[in-house]
Amino acid sequence: MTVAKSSFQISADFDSGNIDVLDISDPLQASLAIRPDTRSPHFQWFHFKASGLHVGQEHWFRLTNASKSSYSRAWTGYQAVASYDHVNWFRIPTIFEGDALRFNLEATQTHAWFAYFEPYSRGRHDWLIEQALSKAGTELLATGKSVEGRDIQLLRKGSGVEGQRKIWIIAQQHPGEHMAEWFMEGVLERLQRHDDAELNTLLAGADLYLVPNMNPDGAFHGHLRTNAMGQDLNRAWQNASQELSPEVVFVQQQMQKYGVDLFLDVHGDEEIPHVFAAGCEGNPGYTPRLEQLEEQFRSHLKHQTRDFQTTHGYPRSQPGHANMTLACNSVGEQYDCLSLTLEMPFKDHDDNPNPYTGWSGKRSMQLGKDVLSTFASLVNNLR
Ligand code: GEM
Ligand code: ZN
Repeated sequence: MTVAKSSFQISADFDSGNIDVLDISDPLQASLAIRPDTRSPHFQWFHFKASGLHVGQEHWFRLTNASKSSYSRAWTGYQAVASYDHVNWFRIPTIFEGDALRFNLEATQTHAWFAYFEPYSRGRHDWLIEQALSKAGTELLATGKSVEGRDIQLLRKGSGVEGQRKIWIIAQQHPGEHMAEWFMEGVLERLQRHDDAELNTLLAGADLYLVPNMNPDGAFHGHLRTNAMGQDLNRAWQNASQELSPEVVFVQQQMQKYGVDLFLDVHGDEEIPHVFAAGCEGNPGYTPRLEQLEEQFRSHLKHQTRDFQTTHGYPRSQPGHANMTLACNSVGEQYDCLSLTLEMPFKDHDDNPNPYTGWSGKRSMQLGKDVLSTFASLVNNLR
């Protein structure tokens, strides 16, 4: 009797794919490992496809090196995401055993994708740029180049006339933080509206400078933290170079050219199951004015949506002890402006949990739309 050779396969050779296959001799117990970033020891992001699933059976996947990942404490309370169509993603049962991370799927179809978070593809990015130019009334103000030559688009909504405040939003300096470009899609979707009073108030006083993806190389290669030269872009804002961090050089040049009155750097956080904003309280130039603007931002957004809170977040920096290599601190100091790092969770926003999806692309999009309302409430107080 011939036994059909298992058609079970694992693949990750696609946009933002990341997995190494160790042993799949038993299709129901796949042994895998996450691959580190290029030229960097960082790893945590994973994204792969399993084909030849046995419908009706429970498939287990074991990430054997999880305890050595960049944020290994973050696996506690985390659930992996899965999808049968790479569009609709849902959380699956996940266990961190102190060394490996294990998750399982009782297959209802013969193939499925698995990831650390709902991926945002380069193809969707290209579509988003087209949508931004054709429907959201933005212009392509400038295009930078990543280490490997991918476009870094700077979009502007607004004419750039004298007197307009300049509000900047950059996203995904850390390439594994895919929620950041979902957020930008929400911002750009709302910019397509015409009967939006808050948006009209915002745009009457400010132009928006938008960089939907700061790190296309890292995103494409399935990195967690670094660009193609192994650089953490959010530690490069004091010594960016064309060779190692051209992505930051480009944005800094554009900021110098146009100015900055409000800066938002959009990220994802591995450990904290909440949405929050970190400020510049450790900057040498931090003032009561900036502190009050941060408070206004947080207070408005907390009342705008249940998907934001102010109780949990990073420990505050001591006065004068900020890490000035971070975008938020560097830009806030240089332009004496409101400057924040916005954090969305890889887990869920426990103040308003959704057990089926956890935090998701859709919720990231909605947060992007809500932040524009908060910007509208601040636009006339920025200076
Ligand atoms: C974070 S920003 C770190 C801010 N830390 C404190 N204590 N304010 C980073 O770059 O490490 C942003 C992120 O990666 O999500
Ligand atoms: Zn980050």
